[in-house]
Amino acid sequence: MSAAAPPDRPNPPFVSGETSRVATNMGESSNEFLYRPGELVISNTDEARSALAELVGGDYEAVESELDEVGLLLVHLKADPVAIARALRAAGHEAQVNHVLLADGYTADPMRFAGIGLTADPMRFAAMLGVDPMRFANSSTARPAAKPADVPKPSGPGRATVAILDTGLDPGNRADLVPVVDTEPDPDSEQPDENGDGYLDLAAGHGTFIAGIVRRAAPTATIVVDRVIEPDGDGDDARIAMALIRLAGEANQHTVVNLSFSGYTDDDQPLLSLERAIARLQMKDAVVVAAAGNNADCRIKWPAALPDVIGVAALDACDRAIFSNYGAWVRACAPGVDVVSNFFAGFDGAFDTKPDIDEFDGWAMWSGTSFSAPRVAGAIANEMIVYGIPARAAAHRLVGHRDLFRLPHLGVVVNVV
Ligand SMILES: [Ca+2]
Ligand SMILES: [Ca+2]
Repeated sequence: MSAAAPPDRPNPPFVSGETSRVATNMGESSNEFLYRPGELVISNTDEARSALAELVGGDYEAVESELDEVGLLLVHLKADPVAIARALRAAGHEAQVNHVLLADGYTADPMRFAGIGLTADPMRFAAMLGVDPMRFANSSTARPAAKPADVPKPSGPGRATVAILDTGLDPGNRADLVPVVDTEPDPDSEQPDENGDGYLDLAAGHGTFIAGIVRRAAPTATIVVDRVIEPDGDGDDARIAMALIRLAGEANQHTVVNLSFSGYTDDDQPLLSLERAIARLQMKDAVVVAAAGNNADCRIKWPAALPDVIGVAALDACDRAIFSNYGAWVRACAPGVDVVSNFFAGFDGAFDTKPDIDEFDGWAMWSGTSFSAPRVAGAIANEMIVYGIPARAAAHRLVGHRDLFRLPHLGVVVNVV
């Protein structure tokens, strides 16, 4: 069997270098993490600022932001932020690099972790087509799917708002997923190919897909979207925290927040900015749900492992999905393999295979803990609506209660549509 060769892909997006917005300390293999070059988050105190000034000779620039509300400061500097953060911590100050967090959908491909055949998998298509699998390694792993059956709309006395901080929302799906009248151009919208290379961007459609999962799990919940993740799937601790601090201003006991991205940190410390921003949301009685990540590993991952955040692993048909992270820090698990949900309509990317793996008509199939987390967020929201209870009480019923069934290292099984 043969197929026309797709055009060459550009360089992988996550390369370390002077112009990249993502750097990695791959040299320390057991302590690998990603971060924004030239950025640092420190405690916004006189002591920490003077310690920084002493270390870098005053060669830094403070960025005014919402982080001030939680006692932190984002700074730009020329010096190596990893070394400076470690030096500040050694001197007793709170400081971290601005850790990069990745949206999990595009790494959801089980074939990147094992050689057995699962679906939703570009490598499988490559094998079928007799083409080099590496051609597919840097493409989105979302694949076209047929429209799933409609779900019934339960009613009840309660209300719930699910906030989805992700890649944004496809304008073509807005009327169905977030049915509000917007008069302003929407800054939180996403497009399939924002870098214009003809291919679906790595994480394009991630937020739309998640909104569809929440909509099906909680058909009468209010959904709000905030774009904090780039089309290639990267976001960072400081800027996502800024968005959460803004959200905390409006959050209350009816708010559930879905965070389908994750990252490792230097020395596995809790994320500095996100921990404080999420604590602020929790003080308003909101519930925060986060994806555990797709590394097939038990290394502690953030923000899923932050205090009182519901970290969610992915289930296959009967056990942990092969790609899913796991561990004592994971509190719940939900289906995350070959999930079908909303996607771009009328997009046909540059792959020209048969079947055409990037010709979408409103629906996609995708895998990842990114898509398990919104099942849990949506289930909590639906429980709030049906029983008229606040978010914390619903989370306790579904995930917290000690009598619930738990799988080792995966937590409570949440498997309600
Ligand atoms: Ca693209
Ligand atoms: Ca195509």
